[in-house]
Amino acid sequence: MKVYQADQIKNLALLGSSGSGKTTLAEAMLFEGGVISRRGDIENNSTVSDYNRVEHEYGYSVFSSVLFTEYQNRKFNFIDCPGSDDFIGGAITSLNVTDTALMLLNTTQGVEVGTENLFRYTEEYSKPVIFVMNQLDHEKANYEQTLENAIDAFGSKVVVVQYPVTVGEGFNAVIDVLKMKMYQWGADGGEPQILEIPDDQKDKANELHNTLVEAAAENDEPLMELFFEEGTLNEDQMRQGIKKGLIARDMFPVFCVSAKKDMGGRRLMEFLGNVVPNVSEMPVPKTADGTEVKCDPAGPTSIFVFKTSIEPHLGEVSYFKVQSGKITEGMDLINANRSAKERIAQLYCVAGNNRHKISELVAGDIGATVKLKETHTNHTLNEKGTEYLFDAIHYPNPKYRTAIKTVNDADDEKLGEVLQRMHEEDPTLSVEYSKELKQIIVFGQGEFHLNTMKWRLEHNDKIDITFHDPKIPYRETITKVARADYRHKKQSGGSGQFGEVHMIIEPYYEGMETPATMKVDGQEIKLNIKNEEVHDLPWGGKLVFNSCIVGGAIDARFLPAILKGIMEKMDQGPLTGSYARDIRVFVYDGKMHAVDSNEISFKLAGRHAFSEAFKNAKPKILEPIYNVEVKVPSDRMGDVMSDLQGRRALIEGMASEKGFEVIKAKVPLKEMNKYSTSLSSITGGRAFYSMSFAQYDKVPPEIQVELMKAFEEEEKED
Ligand SMILES: Nc1nc2c(ncn2[C@@H]2O[C@H](COP(=O)(O)OP(=O)(O)OP(=O)(O)O)[C@@H](O)[C@H]2O)c(=O)[nH]1
Ligand SMILES: [Mg+2]
Repeated sequence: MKVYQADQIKNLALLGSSGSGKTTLAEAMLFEGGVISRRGDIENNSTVSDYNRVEHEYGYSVFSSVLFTEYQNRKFNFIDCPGSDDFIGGAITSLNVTDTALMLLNTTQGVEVGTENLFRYTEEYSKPVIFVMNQLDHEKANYEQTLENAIDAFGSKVVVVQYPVTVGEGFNAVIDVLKMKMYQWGADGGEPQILEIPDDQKDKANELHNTLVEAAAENDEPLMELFFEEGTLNEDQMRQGIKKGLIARDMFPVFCVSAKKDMGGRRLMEFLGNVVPNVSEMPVPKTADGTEVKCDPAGPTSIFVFKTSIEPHLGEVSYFKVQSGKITEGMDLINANRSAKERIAQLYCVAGNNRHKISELVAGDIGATVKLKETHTNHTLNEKGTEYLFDAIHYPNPKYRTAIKTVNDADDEKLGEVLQRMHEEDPTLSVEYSKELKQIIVFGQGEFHLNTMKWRLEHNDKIDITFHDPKIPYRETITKVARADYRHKKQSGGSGQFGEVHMIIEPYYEGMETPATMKVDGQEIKLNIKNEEVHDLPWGGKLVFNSCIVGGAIDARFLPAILKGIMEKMDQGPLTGSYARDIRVFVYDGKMHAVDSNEISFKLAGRHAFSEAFKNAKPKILEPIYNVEVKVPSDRMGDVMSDLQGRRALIEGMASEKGFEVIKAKVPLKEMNKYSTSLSSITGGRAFYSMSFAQYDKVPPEIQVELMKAFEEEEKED
């Protein structure tokens, strides 16, 4: 395979809503570039991009795939991303390592929710966008409507480069107003005939040509002057203007294809090759410490691993972008994240599951290698003496969580390993074993995301699992002062056990005063505080332990044992067995025995006294409350609000932002179960939300009763 230089390489993200035809278009362009000799399709599970079994099962892309093709002495690296919002991780990965996005529009649907969502990401990453109208051969195709939608949604920067002569079954030609030619295909697509524009299309073509020329001139002062002098621009000048417009996101050109019939791919590649920016024309990437790393083939070798996949018979494949220098087979590099040496034994250019060996890859290119020992996604590898370290790709927080359980306990260990591997392949999928909830919780972007995970576990790894509602990490606390005395006494044979503890407990809050006396059950008790210990609890909140023993009623050396006894009960609140928090304890009296008292006796006395006092102190269950921010299109605001109210939400604010209403609310975690699915169905997938932990609050009385009942049942079962 040929080695390409930076100015011959174009890195492109294939984006667009699910079903817009990205995978099919990639197949056509690989075929036209001669990288594959047969054009596969989705219906026969035969595309090079969707090669995973789960993708065949669902008929969708699930993973982003790295593909290359060659055309007119250019190399194109495409990353074909899944369109569904549940697999947004793929689009994010690709926007981090490509320079231009091809946004497919399904002309049978117009601009879709998914298109708008993805467009927003291209905005965030400041990437040029080219719109590709697809499915023009479909009987329901509507070019004009889709174009109108696009202008409505993305503004007048959407500029036509091509329009179809007819759409639907008869689609076989487009007018290209940059070239001012007609491209026409035979039934099999592929190479077009380049013809003069027919008379009946001339007026329309001229008008669109003038609009394009003006749009191209607008982005460059000298071009603008030239345009005023000459009244037009030549093709080269237009290309120059369009390139500037693309980079500045001042222009979103529109192209036409039928991916399925292989029409338009060649002309599109010609344009991509000649006009879209290459890496060195885009802003210079920076390392984590702000060092600029120019795309320079003569610079020190540095590569960034952006994706890992585990392939049958091959093991781990690491996909990387060459940020600087050249990488050659047999090279030794240092992993900057692990300070470990890695040998690059083989180098590949990848087209889905086809790998083509290559001896060298130059700055700006994308490739893959296998069998790295310690390198994972997001790692930087450098040649010796270079210390670049690139920031990890940042993925959105999970939106969906569920508990999973293996059907056969024997699979537990394997499940852990497989889930770890899946996380490596798809960072938006993560797993956590909660010791507190005694559940394995998996986190993802939505229900569909986790369903495909389940399918893969069952079919690829032969691990049967079931989904369960994740438990809620409740807490318990007290709401009033209570007192308890407890005597632990045991007389058996020789030495016995004896310990007696008197204690008062009360609700603790930040900044409360320390009293000198306390009134409990009508009795005034004097507190001689000797020592106060504030313990931050690992599960949040505090336990404040005061020793106020006078006259040596209990020896100081037994106090740690009393605290230990209390801590054992803090682990397991009396209402639901949840962790307790925010309690202040005063041990103010007790008794001991000269011979029989020991640590164990006081630990037990402390524990029982605390347990009794806890029950008398009006205990309450606390639940986790989350800050939830929902971005919703104005017309769905009412529905989303009433749904939130049904979830016991406390609305804290509303604001308008770029065509969206932003609702800020505090919502109990218990009510947020499957929220992403409901929000999506209420708004047709047009809303977004994020959530983060805020605080613990008391649950309403009826929920407390419900939870206590459930706990009792559970205890009985155990
Ligand atoms: N008629 C027609 N059908 C097409 C065309 N392009 C794609 N399709 C069909 O549309 C469906 C979806 O195509 P894909 O290539 O899987 O779409 P995608 O954008 O990769 O979809 P996701 O992977 O789910 O994001 C398949 O059934 C294709 O055969 C086209 O140009 N014309
Ligand atoms: Mg696809």
